[in-house]
Amino acid sequence: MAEIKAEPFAFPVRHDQLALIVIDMQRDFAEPGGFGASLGNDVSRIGRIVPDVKRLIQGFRNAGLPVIHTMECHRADLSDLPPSKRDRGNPMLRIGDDGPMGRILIAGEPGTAILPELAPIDGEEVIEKPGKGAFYATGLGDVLQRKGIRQLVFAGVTTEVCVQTTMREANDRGYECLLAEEATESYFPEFKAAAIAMIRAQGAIVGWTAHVDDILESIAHA
Ligand code: C5J
Repeated sequence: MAEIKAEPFAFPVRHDQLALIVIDMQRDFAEPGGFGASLGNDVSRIGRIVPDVKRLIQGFRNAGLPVIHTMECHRADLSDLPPSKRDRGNPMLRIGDDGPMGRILIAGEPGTAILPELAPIDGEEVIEKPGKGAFYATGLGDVLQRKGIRQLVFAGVTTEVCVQTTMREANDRGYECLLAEEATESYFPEFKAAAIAMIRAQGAIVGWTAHVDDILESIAHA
């Protein structure tokens, strides 16, 4: 069995069942004036992982392996936005409000788009999700089943919120999950470190973590 060098031990990879899932690499999380900034975050950290996410995406495309993108967003009429999510805390702008990049976190608005450098290409699945986890209220499970995917490499933001939530959802559904360390980021470096540690603790209780170079090296031989 082929393996990817990983922590806490080698990831037993089956290339014919492997996909990359890129979580929420949207302008709303990475640029001033978006959702992430409205919560008081310094969003500059997010842009720094774009080159590593890009080469991971390119590696999967070159190997002919599926790339799936997710976007956290809501319908224009807010019918899929629970009041508990909209009303939480004291942000400068709430979901659905008009911001400098259009309505915050609303499907189809400029700020909700995936960063242009990482834009999906024809044939790649894009999952719009109203929650933090990508399985909740979406067709992701059906997409993975149809494609015969049982192993997921994770990239995207933020490590401890949507990435970790989706990894936990996937792990409970029987998928083997591998997080690409340089291709994920948080607004809080200590939360990224803690999420990585808790994911791979206790014998990979949620999943594995690996370096982008080691993942690329493995799929180059897929
Ligand atoms: C957050 C996400 N952090 N994509 N969303 O609200 O992690």
